[in-house]
Amino acid sequence: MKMTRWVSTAMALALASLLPSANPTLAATTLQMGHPTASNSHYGVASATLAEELARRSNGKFKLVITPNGAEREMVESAQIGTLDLLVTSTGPVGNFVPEVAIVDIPFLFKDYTHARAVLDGPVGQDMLKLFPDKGLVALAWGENGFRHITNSKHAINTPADAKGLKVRTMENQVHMTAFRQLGVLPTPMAFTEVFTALQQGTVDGQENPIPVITASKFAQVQKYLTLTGHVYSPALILMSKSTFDGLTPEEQQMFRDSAMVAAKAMREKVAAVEATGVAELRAAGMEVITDVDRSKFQEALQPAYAEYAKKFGKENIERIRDYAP
Ligand code: EAX
Repeated sequence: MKMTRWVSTAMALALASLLPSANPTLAATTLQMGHPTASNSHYGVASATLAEELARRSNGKFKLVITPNGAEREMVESAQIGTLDLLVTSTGPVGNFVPEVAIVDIPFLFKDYTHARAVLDGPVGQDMLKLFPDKGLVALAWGENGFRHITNSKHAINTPADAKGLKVRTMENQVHMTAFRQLGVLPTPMAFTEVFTALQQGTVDGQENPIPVITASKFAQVQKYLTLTGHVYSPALILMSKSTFDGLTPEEQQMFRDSAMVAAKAMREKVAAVEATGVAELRAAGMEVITDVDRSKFQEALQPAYAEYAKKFGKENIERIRDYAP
């Protein structure tokens, strides 16, 4: 009896030593990661790159399970309560959690990609990342969604007046909604996961998104007209649940930050690659693309909204970003 117990204990110990969980250095930690679009999109590239970098740097300790096509606001909420470990999201819903960040969603704030990336990688952008831990989140790095353009199923939009009266899906973002109201558009906020069906069923006439989202989401199937308004730059963020982050060693935390930087770079490169080929692809898929857009007309039409933005964020804070030179 005594002997048997000893033998079974010894066997259990021997067996346990063979199992990875018995050795903390070998124990794999599986983390859940979400992103809003298809796996072959820039969000998918960011997520896959993060997974690869973490696996390599941790010798396989950290393993990410990546789930595409998640609703951004819900993913942020899940990360706050710790049921999701990591996510990539546009800033679309982020201002509802960290209000100061919504300043980056102001239309015509950034001149071009170089300007936007410099601001986000510079002191203004980096200071914003420090606001997240108070909200149960750690912002690991700025990623990129891209400059947004309007699509619709009704008619070509050449001037701001052409957009009047259209029902356009917007993100759940007050800054964007203010701008679209100003254009005379009926802004209809909804989660991105609902957009394809809403366009298909005609619940809304149009939507606006960067080229890499329009291609990855196959919107050419349900939208005829694309106007290259480039009305607003849409940043993305690689976020982590603070409770998951706090459970890591300082070395591991640094590993997550470094890996996220590599993922963000890959995301920007994917955006640039799709920007180079996406419009031709959308034309080939049957879209009529309006490239000859007088953006200054759209900017003018949005002027009154700027008073509201100045009140909300401070004129000098807006100018600091608009005039930023590294
Ligand atoms: O982040 O909601 C949106 O339109 C976003 O641009 C999209 O989900 C990618």
